[in-house]
Amino acid sequence: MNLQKIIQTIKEFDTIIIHRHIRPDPDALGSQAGLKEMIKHSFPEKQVYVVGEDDPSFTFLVKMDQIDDALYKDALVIVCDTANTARISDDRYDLGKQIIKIDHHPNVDIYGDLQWVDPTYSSTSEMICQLFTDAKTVGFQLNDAAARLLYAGIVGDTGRFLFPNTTTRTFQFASELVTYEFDRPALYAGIYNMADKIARLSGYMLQHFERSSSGMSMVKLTKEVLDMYDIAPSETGQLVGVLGDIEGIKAWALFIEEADMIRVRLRSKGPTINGIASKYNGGGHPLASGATVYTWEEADLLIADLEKACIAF
Ligand SMILES: [Mn+2]
Repeated sequence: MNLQKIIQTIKEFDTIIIHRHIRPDPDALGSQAGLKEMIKHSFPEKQVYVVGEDDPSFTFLVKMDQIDDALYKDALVIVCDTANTARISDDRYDLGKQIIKIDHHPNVDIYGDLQWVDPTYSSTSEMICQLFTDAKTVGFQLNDAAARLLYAGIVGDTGRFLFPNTTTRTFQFASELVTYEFDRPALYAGIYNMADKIARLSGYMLQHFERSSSGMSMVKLTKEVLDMYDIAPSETGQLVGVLGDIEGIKAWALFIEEADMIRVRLRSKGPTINGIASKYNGGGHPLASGATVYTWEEADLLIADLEKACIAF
């Protein structure tokens, strides 16, 4: 494992630019900005930046820095929570002197000069907590801002400590993080409160989902449905878990029709689904993945594969 080497490298550089994946979730942002806050707090003389597109639903958590290309010249680039280079937000990531990859997705695309990739962690934010623990003796310190961001990331990727990726280690780090001062109810509200129209669309999903006797379930949000609720495809991120509490469902797919493709969000309570995701232009974790199909016929092929996985499980 490269963790000690990574800690040393962070100490050596004066300029550090931290990236994460496109269409960020709380873990991408929490690990990215939590690491920034921790480094800034521990080593105030260092210049540390976070880059990538701002997502309006998460600007309450953190806002990105706007930086000049020239800053990359002598910089260390750290990429958090991003399995492959195609998904890195802000393609200037390769302008730096060195690249470090820190991620908990299966290591398919091995990029960077140093990698620390470990799918046994619930989240990349949990990995940053581990990094902090291992780096305490060489001057790393946490503060309230960093703790809030890392906690948000862990909460996001574990579904509020619900998913099986939640371990004793996750709870240990979470209990350490809540010793810092931040507003937990406000954080939960920011992540989970939904607009009326999103709540109503979740009602549509509960009325119209289909399921098979194998435990496979799916629901299609066509353009017509999205228009009916006045919802853009990008606003559906909160809805993937809606089918998760229905008795007997083992794995489910949420199809969201966009202008030129159909986005697929896949979740499972047992059957491995990232193989199916990679067959359909995607990837991810064994129990949480994403894919893309281009026609409803192709969507039906994916549904058939998901059905097979549920039968085999
Ligand atoms: Mn993650």
